[in-house]
This record gives sequence, C-alpha cells and structure tokens, in this order.
Amino acid sequence: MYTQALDLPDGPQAAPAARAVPSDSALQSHFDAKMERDEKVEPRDWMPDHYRKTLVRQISQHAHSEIVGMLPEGNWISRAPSLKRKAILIAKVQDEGGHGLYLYSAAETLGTSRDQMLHALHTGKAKYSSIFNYPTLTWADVGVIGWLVDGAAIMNQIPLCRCSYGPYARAMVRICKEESFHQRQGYESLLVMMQGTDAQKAMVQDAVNRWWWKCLAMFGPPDADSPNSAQSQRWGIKRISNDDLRQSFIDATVPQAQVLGVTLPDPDLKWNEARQHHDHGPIDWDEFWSTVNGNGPCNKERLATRVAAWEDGAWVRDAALAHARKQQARSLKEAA
Ligand code: BYC
Repeated sequence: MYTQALDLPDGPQAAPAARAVPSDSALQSHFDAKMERDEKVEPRDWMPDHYRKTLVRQISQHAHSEIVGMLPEGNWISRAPSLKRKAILIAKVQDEGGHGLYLYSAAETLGTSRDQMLHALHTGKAKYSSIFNYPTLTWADVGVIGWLVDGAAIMNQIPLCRCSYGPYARAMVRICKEESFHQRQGYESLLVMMQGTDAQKAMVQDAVNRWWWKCLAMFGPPDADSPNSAQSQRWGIKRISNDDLRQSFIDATVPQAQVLGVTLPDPDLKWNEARQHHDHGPIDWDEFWSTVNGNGPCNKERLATRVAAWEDGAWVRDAALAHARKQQARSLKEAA
C-alpha cells in the first residue's frame, strides 16, 4: 500500500558519494527544516526517536480503536430491523476492520510489528478510544454511533489527512471518505426513526442522552491537561487542538439535532454571540479517566472478546504461514 521501495531517503543521509555518517545535529536540522516547510516525512527518512514513538503510540491506538469499535455495532448485525439495515451495518463494521488494517500497516512502516502492537492491546498496555467501552442497548444506539461517534471521528480525523507523516496522512484520506458514509447512514436511520412511533422517538432521544457526553470526551482531555498536544502540534501530527475540535463538533451538531428533533442533554448548551460558538456544560473528566484506565462498563468484555478472537484465529495464521512457506520452497525449487 505504501510503495516504500520507491521512497528514496532525502537529505544528509542520502549522500552515498560522501559515505560519511551525518551527525545527529545535521539530521535533526534537516528534519526541523522539513517541519518548517511543512513537508511530509516518509518511512525511510531520518526522524527523532520521540517523533517516531509518538506516531507509533497514536497510530496503533487509532488502529486498536477501529477494531475494538467493530464490537459494539457488530453486536446488532443479527438483530438489525431489516435486510437493508443489516447489509449497511455489515458493510460499515467491515469498513472499520479495513481502517484498522490500513492503520496497522502505517504503524508498521515505523519499525514496529503488528504482533507487538496487538500484544500491547491484549495485555492492556495500549489504549483505545474510550467511546467503545459503553454498551449498545437499543437499535437507536447504532444510528447514534453513526451520527455522533463517527461525526466526532470525522471532525478529529480530517485534519489528520494533513499529518506530517506520509503513510498516516494517506491512510486517513481513504478512512475519512468511508467515515463520511458511516455518519450519513447513521443520521438517515435516525431521521427515519424520528418519523415513526412515540416509542421509536423516545428510543432515539434515550440513545442521544447516553452518548452525547461520551462523544464530547472522545476528543481527549482539555488542552491544558493534554500532555502530548503541544509537541504533536509542533510536529504537524495534530493540526487542531482537542478543545478546538470539540468546539467545532458541538457547533456542527446543534443544527443537526434541531433538524432531527432531538434535544442534546446539556442545559448549559447555548449560542454565545460574542464568541460565535456554543457554550456548553462541564464534561465529567473523572468518568472519562476511569473508563480510559480500564474501569468503564464494557472494558473487560471488549478486551476479552479481542483476545478470544486472536486465539481462535491462530489456526488461520498458521495455515497462511505454512502456505507461504510452501510457495516459497516451490519457487526456489523452480528457480534452481
Ligand atoms: N480515549 O495528550 P492527549 C472511530 C489519552 S476510531 C482513550 O490529548 P493525544 C470509530 C491519550 O492517548 C476513533 N484515551 O493525547 C471506529 C493520552 O494517553 P497516552 C479513534 C484517550 O494523543 C469504529 C492521554 O489520554 N480516533 O472513530 O495528543 C467505529 C492524554 O491525551 C482519549 C483516533 O484514535 C480517548 N478518547 O490526543 C466507529 C484518532 N483521548 O497515549 C468509529 C487519532 C485521549 O499518552 N488520535 N486519550 O498514554 C488522536 O487524534 C489523538 O490520539 C487523541 C488524543 C485526540 C485521541
């Protein structure tokens, strides 16, 4: 996917004639100048260790979020109310699996293996998005995840298409296109429910009440409490701060809620003429950190499901490896 074979390293390390090993400071200066020019960093370019580690952390966590994110919605595939909704949901959940794969591939270009990343997930060392540790209680939750969770994801991920690391930025372009379809299908399914019975309308409102605050927390802690933001923004990994993205999401969602006919569960939510933005009430950060640290309602269930899927899939990996070895042996024999 990333055609690394065509990536020729540039800058000081690309001077074969000289054969001299460039000093760390020369490499650093070249990297800094590249950042200054807002150019992409590619896998074979020199990069500071901290930049590489930050990317591995963020991209692998993002990949884990995609594959754990398949679970709350996958829970409804067998109970979707019609063949059409089932087909849409299967396609969406499959897309999330694909997003995980693009992202693991992007992280692998930084020198980490998929086994290492999955080991970190399975042993609880790696994080994944807080949002996937809440249960999907009714069919309306599936629509609300599309509208709000995917809506928040798009708001966060569009700027990542301009991330300074090439493979991550390119993976995000395709992911964002698919997320846009996910968001629209969720909103459309809620529009249909909101034209239905009182019970259906109440179900949508209940789901909105349960997911709204969790979606606001998805953007991460407030800027003042975000240890990684400043450096990530200097490096062009994150382009917009957690608080600014959260504000844009709220401003975009309020009119959508009005069209839908639901109330966003925040008595302090109101338009501020001076700021030209909506003010909102306080987010429960204690609840957010408790969930991130493994104590949300579904953390244990989500992790156990992923670990079981990994163990159950061992025979597939073994078979694929055996097949690859057989193919390799055959081509070596033919070449001899
Ligand atoms: N949940 O310094 P900060 C999807 C952690 S997939 C858990 O601001 P950073 C979808 C953060 O990792 C959506 N942890 O960090 C899929 C850090 O801890 P570490 C996933 C969170 O990295 C399927 C600490 O808090 N999207 O939409 O600068 C179906 C301090 O935070 C969360 C991405 O992953 C959270 N919500 O900024 C449907 C996008 N927030 O790592 C939908 C890519 C913060 O230092 N990621 N933490 O131990 C990012 O943009 C950034 O990593 C974040 C956090 C904005 C999430």
